[in-house]
Amino acid sequence: MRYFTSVSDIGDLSAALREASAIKADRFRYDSLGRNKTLMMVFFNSSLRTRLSTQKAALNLGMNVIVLDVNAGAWKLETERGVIMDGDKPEHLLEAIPVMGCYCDIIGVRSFAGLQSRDYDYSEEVIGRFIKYSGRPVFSMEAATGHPLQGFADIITIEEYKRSARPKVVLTWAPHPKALPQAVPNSFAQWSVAAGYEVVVTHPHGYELDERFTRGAVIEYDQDKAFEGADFIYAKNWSAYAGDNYGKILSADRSWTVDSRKMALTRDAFFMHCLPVRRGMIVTDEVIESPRSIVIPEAANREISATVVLKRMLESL
Ligand code: AN0
Ligand code: CP
Repeated sequence: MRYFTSVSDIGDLSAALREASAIKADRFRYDSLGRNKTLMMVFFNSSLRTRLSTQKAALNLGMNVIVLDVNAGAWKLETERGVIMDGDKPEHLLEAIPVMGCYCDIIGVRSFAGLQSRDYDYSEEVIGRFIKYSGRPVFSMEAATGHPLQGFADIITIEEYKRSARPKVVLTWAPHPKALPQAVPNSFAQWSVAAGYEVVVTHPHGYELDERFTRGAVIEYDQDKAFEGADFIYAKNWSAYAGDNYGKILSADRSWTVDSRKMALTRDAFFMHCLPVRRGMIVTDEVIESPRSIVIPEAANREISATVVLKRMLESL
């Protein structure tokens, strides 16, 4: 595997899930595969889980790791072409990327949507340039429109906890004080449909996601109705995708916060969230602390999804 930016890069999902469970049973099995190979992780945005779990995955495989926080100590990078660089950015991404490629074998990139222009964000310009100019295999650590390492970990988690062959999985919008990208819900919808689950997406009017990611899921505007009979509740905030409202917060309606009353409508569903999560906005303390909350095992599986992806990339070098 040379690139990992979407569910389509993983190929046969059942095979990937089998590989994930074998790796989870023996995560150091390939500890010499990455000998003398270097992973470079490039962060344009903050991270806790992705930073730690991907680094741990690389160590499982015997790799060396370099982490670059672009906004902490590196030169500020210009990303646009055709500009006169007389401002505060001393270096252009088009030199920085091939230079980074000189020092490593595989590159992971975190670059969130700017939420200013839908066309720009959905063109995946930044990770696309890493693919084009680094000369290295590249994987997403959450790019503008997707978070595939999270989507993969979420499916691994659902496979571990599901009580029926085809569980009902509900992705619910919940309120948040800051505008957030659609990357996580896009990937969750796409990976859970690909896994063959019954997928329902619920959100207030105006929060419709790009159909390319939700195709195969049912959209239900009544959150209570969506929760009925659910086996998994996956909460997440996102900003508007549609039209002129792109990147905007259209609702702060706290009646969408996931609480015990709503969880009682489900089939004793498990609660999931990619984290970081704001309590009192997305979910109540009671629900996230309940025995049905699987947010920690879900985060733990980030190490597993990253180990599978890095292993496959090392095998393709
Ligand atoms: C980010 C997001 O919503 O995309 C990262 C989640 C993994 N969340 C925040 O910025 C709070
Ligand atoms: N879930 C996730 O990607 O978390 P971080 O933003 O902390 O990496």
